[in-house]
Amino acid sequence: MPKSLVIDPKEVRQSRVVKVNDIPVNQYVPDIKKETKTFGKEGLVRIYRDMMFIREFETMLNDIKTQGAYAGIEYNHKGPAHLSIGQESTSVGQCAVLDPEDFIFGSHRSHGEILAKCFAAIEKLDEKKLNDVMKGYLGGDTLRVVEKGHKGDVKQLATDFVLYGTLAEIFARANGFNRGLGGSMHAFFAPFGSMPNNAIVGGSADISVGAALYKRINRKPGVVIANIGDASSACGPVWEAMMLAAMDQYRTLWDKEIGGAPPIAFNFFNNFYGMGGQTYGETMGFGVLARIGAGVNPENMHAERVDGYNPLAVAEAVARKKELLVAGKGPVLLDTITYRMSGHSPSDASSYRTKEELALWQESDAITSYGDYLAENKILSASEREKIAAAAKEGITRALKRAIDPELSPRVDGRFIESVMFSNTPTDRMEEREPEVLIPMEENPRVKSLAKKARYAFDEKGERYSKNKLFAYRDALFEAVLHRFYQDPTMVAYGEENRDWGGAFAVYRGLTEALPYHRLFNSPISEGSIVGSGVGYALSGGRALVELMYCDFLGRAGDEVFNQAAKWQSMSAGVLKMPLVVRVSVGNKYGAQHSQDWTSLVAHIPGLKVMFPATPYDAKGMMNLALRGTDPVIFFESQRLYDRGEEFEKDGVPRDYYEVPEGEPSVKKSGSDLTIVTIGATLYPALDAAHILKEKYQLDAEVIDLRFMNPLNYDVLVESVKKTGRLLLASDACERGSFLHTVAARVSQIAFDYLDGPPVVVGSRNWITPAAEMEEVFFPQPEWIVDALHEQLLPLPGHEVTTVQTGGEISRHARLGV
Ligand SMILES: Cc1ncc(C[n+]2csc(CCOP(=O)(O)OP(=O)(O)O)c2C)c(N)n1
Ligand SMILES: [Mg+2]
Repeated sequence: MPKSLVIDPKEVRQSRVVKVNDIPVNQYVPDIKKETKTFGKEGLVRIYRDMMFIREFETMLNDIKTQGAYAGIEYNHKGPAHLSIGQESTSVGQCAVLDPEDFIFGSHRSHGEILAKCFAAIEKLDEKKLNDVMKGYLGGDTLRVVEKGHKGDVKQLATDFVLYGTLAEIFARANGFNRGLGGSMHAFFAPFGSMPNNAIVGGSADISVGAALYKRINRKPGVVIANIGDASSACGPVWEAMMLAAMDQYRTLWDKEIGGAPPIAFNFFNNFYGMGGQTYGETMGFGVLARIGAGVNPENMHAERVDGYNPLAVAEAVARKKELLVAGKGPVLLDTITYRMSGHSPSDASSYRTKEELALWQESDAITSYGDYLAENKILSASEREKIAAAAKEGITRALKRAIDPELSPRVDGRFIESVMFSNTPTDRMEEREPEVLIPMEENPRVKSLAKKARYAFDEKGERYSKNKLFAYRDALFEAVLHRFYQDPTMVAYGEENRDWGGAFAVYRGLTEALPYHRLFNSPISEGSIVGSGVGYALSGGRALVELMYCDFLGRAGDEVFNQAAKWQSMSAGVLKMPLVVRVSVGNKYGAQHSQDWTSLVAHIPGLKVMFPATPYDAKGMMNLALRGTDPVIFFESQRLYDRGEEFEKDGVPRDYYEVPEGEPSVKKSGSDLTIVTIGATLYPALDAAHILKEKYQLDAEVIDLRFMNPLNYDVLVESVKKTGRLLLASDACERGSFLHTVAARVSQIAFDYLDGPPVVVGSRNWITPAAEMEEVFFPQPEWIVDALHEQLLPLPGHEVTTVQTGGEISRHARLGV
C-alpha cells in the first residue's frame, strides 16, 4: 500500500540541494590481455567477422538500391533500406555479451542488429537446438531454401539461414522471417532474441519495458535492450517508457522475491543525426545524450556514454549493465556513439553534412580500426582478413540469389495476410502454473458483498432495485477480470489508479486484496507507455489488461493503439500473439475533453477487435471473451453504464463463466416495423424512443445493440431489416465519420432490396461536448430518434417535431463543417 509510504512534510520541505552524480563518458581503456581473456582469440575474431558480414550485407543493399545490382546480380527493390554502414561495431559489440534469451528490440535501421543478435545466438546454441529452431520456424519453410545442397556444419547452415531469412524478409518474400509482412523496418527473429524492430521512431522503448516487465513478473531469464536512435530521445513515449521503467514501487512495494526493477536498458545508438536534424548542436539541448538519465532517477539510470566505434568498449559496457539489470537495479541508459556513413536512406543526398565530416569518420572506420588492432596484437592476419571478406561476399551473394529467385522465394497472397490479422486462439492461461494470488476467491470482500446483490434489475413486482442492492455493469466487469486472474498466472493489470483506489470508476475494487503488487499496479500518467508496455508484455508471452481512464486519452496512446497493438501479429506473420485488452472508458459530464466516444477511430484500424457492451450481462460475457482471446481488444465501457443493472436477461447475470459469442449483435427488444441499431449507452435512449413510437404511433421497433464493431456479423441486422424494411442507427459518437455510417452502408449493400429507404444515422453533434447541464443538446435524445425517423424515413401521422432532423439541416451542418 502506498499508505505505508508516508510523505513527511518535515522531510520534503527541508532545504537542501540535489546533487547529480557524475556521468561517465568514454571511459573504456583497451587492454588486449583482458579482452583476450574475456572473449578468447576466436571470440575477438568473430566480432570482426560479424561486423564484416553486416557491412557486406548493407553494402549489397546499398548497391541494389542505388545501382540496381550487386556482384553482377540485378534486382529492383522497391521498399526501404535504412542502412547501418558505419554502425556495425555497436550492434556486434552489444550482442557479443548477450545470450539467446536476452531480447533486443530496435528501429527502422536494424538489419545489423538482427544479424548480430542471431550470429551471437548461433555461437552460443548447440547444434540440436539450432536445428530445432530452424526446422520449427514457419514450418521449416526458411530452412528448406538454404539447406538444399548445403555443405558445411550446422552453424554455417544457421548463418545462411539468418542471412537468407533476413534478406528474404526485406524483399517481402514468403520464406522471409516474417513471411515478407514485416519488411526492412520491422523484420525480426524472435527465437534468437531479435525482437520486433519498429518504424515508428522510439516505438520500441515502451514495448521493451513491457517485455522486461514480462521477464521480471514471470521470472524469465534474460534482459531486454531497447535499441533506439539518438533522435528518439525527444519522443514522448520514450520518456514515458523511462518513467515506467524507473518507478520506485519495484523497490518499495513489490515483493523482494520478484527481483526488483524490470531488466531494461535504453540503448541510444547515437549517430548524432535524426534524418538530417543534428541532435548535437541543433535539435536537442543536452550536449551529451547520457545526461538525460540524470532526469529520471537518483542513479542517473546508470547512464554513460560509450565509444561505440570500439566494439569491445560496447561489449564491456553492456556486460556491466547487464549485471545491474539482472540484479534488479535498472533501468539503464547507454549513449552509444557511432556514425552512419550511409545516408539515412539510399536516396539521401547528404545535404545536411559535409564531405569533410564524413571523411573524418571514415578515416577512423570502426571495422578497419578494430581489424588493425587485432592485427597489431597478432590475433588476425592479413590473409585471414581477406578470407573473412571473401566469405562475407560469398554468403551474401548466395542469400541474394536465393532471395530474388521467384521459385525459391515466392510472395504470400492476400488470403494469407487475411489469415494472420488475428490469431483467434482462445487460451485459458498463457502458461501452466499456479497463479499468484493473496486470498482464495471466496474470501474476497467484494465477492462476498456481490453474492448478496440482485443480478436482475427488477424484483418480482417489476420494481427496479435500488442502486446499492443491484449487481451492476462495473461488478460484471470485475467478475470477469477476477476470474481470469485466478486462471492465467501471466495476467497482469495496470494503469492509472488501478490499485488501492480500485480503478477510477471502482471496477477494480476488491482486486487489491486479491493480488500481489506485481500483478496489479499503478502506473505513471503515461498512456503511451501503459498501452505500449502492454503490447510488449503480450507479445513476449503474457496476458495484459491495461486501462485508459477516459476515451479522450486515446490520443495520448495513439501510436501504441494504432500502430503497435494493432499490427504486430500480422507484421510477424502470426509468429507473435497479442493477448492484450485495453479498457477505455467513455465519459460524460466533464465537458469537451472527457466525454467523447471515439469508437470509430479504433474501428477504422485493421488488426484491432473492438467491443462495447451496454448491459451487465454483455459486460461480463464480453470481458470473459476478450480476456481468453489472444488478440488485441479495445474494450469500450461507458461511465453512464457502470451503475446499471441487467434489464434484459431475466435470469440475471450468470454467476458462472460464460462468453458472449464474438461479433454477434444482440436483439434487446424485438419488433417488426423498424430496426434501431445502437452502440454503447445510446441503447437506453433508443429504447425510450421505441417506447414513444409504440405509445404514440403503434410502431413496433426492434432494438439491436451492436456490441461489437470488429469483427461484426451482419446477419442479425440483415434478418432484422428483411422484417422491418427500415433502419435507424444511433450512438453517442459524433455523427460525422461515426462507425454507424459504416454499418448503414454495409447493410444497404447487403440488403438493399429489403430497405424502404436509406438508413438514418443519429449521432452526437459535430461539436465539442458541452457542460453536464447542456449535454441534452449534444447527445442523441429519444426525441431526436423519433424526429429523424419522421423526417427522413417514415412520416409519423400527426407528429410534431421538437428538433430539426431534415435533409436540409444535414446539408447545412455539412456545409458549415459542424
Ligand atoms: C514518430 C516518427 N516520426 C518521424 C519518423 C520519420 N523518421 C524516420 S527515421 C527518422 C530519424 C530517426 O533518427 P534516430 O532515432 O536518431 O535514428 P537513426 O535514423 O539515426 O538511426 C525520422 C525522423 C518516423 N518514422 N516516426
Ligand atoms: Mg540518429
